[in-house]
Amino acid sequence: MDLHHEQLAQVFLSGDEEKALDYTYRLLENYPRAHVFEKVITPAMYHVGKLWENNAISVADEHLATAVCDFVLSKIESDHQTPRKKQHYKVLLFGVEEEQHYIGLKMVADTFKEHGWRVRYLGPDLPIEHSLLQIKKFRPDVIGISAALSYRIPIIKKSIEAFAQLEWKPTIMIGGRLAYKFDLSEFESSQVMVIKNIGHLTHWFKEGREESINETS
Ligand code: B12
Repeated sequence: MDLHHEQLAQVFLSGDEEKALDYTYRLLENYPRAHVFEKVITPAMYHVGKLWENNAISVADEHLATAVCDFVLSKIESDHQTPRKKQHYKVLLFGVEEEQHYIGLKMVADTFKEHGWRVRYLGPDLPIEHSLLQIKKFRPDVIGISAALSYRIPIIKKSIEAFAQLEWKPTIMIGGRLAYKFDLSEFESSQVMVIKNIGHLTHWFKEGREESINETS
């Protein structure tokens, strides 16, 4: 899969949505969705980030690549019929206040749907007090928060403290580039999980740990 991500990054940067979709659908014929998310699309966007950091592409190029990637993820999601019958667990997902990176969250939303969960996806940059209004209405079994940058650690800490007060004790999942790059194990507890990537998340589904949720919530 090594070359695929660089090729896909180039297709994203070309701005050709149809080509990007064809490319991704051809991969999906041979590999599971989670694998394509983690091993091709994520590294493709990381590659775009490297090119940007090295001034090999402009900010506008990077925005274009992100828009095409976003289009592909939305299309994959809308083309895929998720079985509706099983949806007994609920997850609510969002990016912490000021966090603009949301491509990873969209993949996570799709992965939960594929596993039969009801998903409420609130997008990026959501202050705690606003997220709490939705959380109290929706009463998710899992609250998943995403952050990319190291200076989000204080807001992650505050979020955990706020969500740990909820009386039904939802599982709190911390993910995003921050969780992948840094050691956040100090936050882990019986209620809080740090998830490094989609592979880690699918492993959690496979282990059947979702079944243990209601024991605490
Ligand atoms: C696209 C992009 C942007 C876009 C984001 C648009 C969007 N819609 O998301 C824009 C232009 C807004 C942006 C802005 C900035 N960015 Co930016 N951005 C990127 C880029 C190129 C790609 C991000 C991405 O889509 N990655 C792909 C996704 C799929 O990866 P992911 O988020 O890690 O998600 C995976 C896992 O972490 C996991 N996951 C994610 N969330 C969650 C949540 C849960 C619950 C779970 C379980 C799992 C999970 O699932 C995914 C599946 O694999 C990255 C490069 C990179 N290495 O990521 C830089 C990058 C992250 N950005 C960077 C920077 C510096 C910035 C800015 C500060 C730039 C600036 N000066 O303004 C701002 C900050 C904005 C803000 N306030 O948040 C740097 C960070 C460097 C650092 N040292 O921290 C990077 C690494 C680029 C670089 N190489 O320099 N950025």
